[in-house]
Amino acid sequence: MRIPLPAVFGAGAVVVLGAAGLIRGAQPLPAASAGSSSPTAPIVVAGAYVRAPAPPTDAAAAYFTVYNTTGTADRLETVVSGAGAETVLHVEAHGAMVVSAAGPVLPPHSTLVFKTGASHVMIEKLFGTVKAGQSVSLELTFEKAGIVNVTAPVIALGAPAPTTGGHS
Ligand SMILES: [Cu+2]
Repeated sequence: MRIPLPAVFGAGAVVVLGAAGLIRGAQPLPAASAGSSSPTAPIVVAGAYVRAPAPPTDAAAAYFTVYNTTGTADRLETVVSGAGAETVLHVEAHGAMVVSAAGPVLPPHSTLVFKTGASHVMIEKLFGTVKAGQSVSLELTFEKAGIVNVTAPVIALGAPAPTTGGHS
């Protein structure tokens, strides 16, 4: 173990303990000045939809776009759906589809698109039939922004995905 600058170790330890105490407290710390934009501006989830599964599949994929409009990085920790008993976050990483245990990170002022062939949420062990015309509730939990609820319309198996202004 490396102990740099032993001459100031005592003072350094006090500073570290003080900072840890602040972080453990309930108050959010504005780590840096964010200029005119509020550091607590929202995470926006838009364009959510669920692709109707091909029977007898008992899992459906959900897609949406997450806009981090804040100046702080955040992380999508979990997605829960009222339509199924379990949900799994599948994200594209290095060209492969993997289960994202920790959840994708959203850099400041970034957009994360969940779309066909890329990242998506698998809603598994569906409670009932999921078909076009219905809608499915999704509860997204972000590390910093907390819970965001969206309602996702169910799109028929062969129907084009609703666009959110981006490319296909
Ligand atoms: Cu999947």
